[in-house]
Amino acid sequence: MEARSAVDDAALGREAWSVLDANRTGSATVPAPGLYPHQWSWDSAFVAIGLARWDTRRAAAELLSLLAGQWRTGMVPHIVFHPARAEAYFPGPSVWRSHDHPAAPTGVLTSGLTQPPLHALAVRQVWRHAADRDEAAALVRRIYPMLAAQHDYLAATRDLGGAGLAAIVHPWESGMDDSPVWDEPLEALPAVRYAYRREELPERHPDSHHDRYVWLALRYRDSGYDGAYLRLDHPFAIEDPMFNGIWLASCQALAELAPVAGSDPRPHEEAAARIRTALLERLWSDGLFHALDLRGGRLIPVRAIGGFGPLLDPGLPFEVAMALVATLESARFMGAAGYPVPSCEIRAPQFDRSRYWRGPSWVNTNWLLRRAATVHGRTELARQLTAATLRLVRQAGFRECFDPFDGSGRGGRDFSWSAALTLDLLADSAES
Ligand code: 9WN
Repeated sequence: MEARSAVDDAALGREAWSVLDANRTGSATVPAPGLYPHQWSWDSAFVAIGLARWDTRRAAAELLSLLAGQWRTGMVPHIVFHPARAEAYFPGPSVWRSHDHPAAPTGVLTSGLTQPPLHALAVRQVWRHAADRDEAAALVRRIYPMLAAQHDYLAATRDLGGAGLAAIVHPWESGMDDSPVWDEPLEALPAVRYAYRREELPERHPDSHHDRYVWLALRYRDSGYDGAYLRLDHPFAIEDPMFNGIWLASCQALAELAPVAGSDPRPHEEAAARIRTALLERLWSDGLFHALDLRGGRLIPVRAIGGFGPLLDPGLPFEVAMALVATLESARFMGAAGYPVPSCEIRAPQFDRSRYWRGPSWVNTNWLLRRAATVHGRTELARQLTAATLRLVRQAGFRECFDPFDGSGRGGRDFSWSAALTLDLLADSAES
């Protein structure tokens, strides 16, 4: 374990701010210097959540900068590129070619995929915490139509299974790229070798795996990012419980924001109810939600952190919520980890304590589960998650992820969401 002398809350908060300041480029925050030099979608939502209690304007600027990349279809891209560093990350704008697409914004280069739609939840955090109510209401009025368009896009174009859930069409869309959940559907894809350079990290999957990601992205791009192609031909289509659990929670957030923007909350409440029903009917099995592979026609058996996503929903039936908490606290996840929450079931053959999303604990998923525990009245669990997450960053710094057994840091350093969410957790632990 990398020893770092214990830092007190005030010093930890100051360190978090300096990471966020250093990673700020104009109005956006990059996830980590060097490794991820552009703006990522759910990263920015987490950054805005962390900023919400402290700096309304900066949180708003973060989200608006991302939404400047929104396509006319409503799709919010998973990366908005920083023009000066265009090819500093692979795949860059020359791979995605958003500028060739009629629905893409002009003057902003983006990827062609999306990421978990956490943004309405982030805006609600800003709305709830903002001291200046007029300023916050003006922000909600400005941003609400963009969020509504994002949700409409998911309902209209991504309901590939026809049951009310959104399908992801690439592992990058899950935000949990290397998760073993995608192994089987990826292995069914052709192994084409591409020439590219990306930073090699022991935490990352090998290039042989990455080639399939590239192949999949190029197929979708070459279809013209076409919705009909996704429905009929695209070989990767998965209903992921974390993506949909976040979408459901964001529908509930939109329902709260709608009246502020002079809109009707009911369509968002109805959407949330539809997603809940479909999650329960399609993805719930044996104490956890599972990803449904639409092409393979079956639930993916791997138990992973994404399976807890629907716990964000306060309306989840009581017995389902309690069964999920039991799985979370069992030796499959928290029960056998010194530092929660491992991103994959510890007993699974695919579990790997050091590779991205195959075992390490992450600050963002801990934050989401802490929130889920809170909405279900499990305050002791929430407190435990807050304390363990703060212990991780205190000991190892704002790393990208952490070894679930000894708490040592993995992946990038000075990682923005680890810093931003620490600010929120510190405030929370001070209140309790
Ligand atoms: C691909 C930026 C992103 C996060 C994802 C994380 C990782 C990218 C990568 O980094 O994904 O989008 O290069 O592996 O898995 O959650 O948004 O921090």
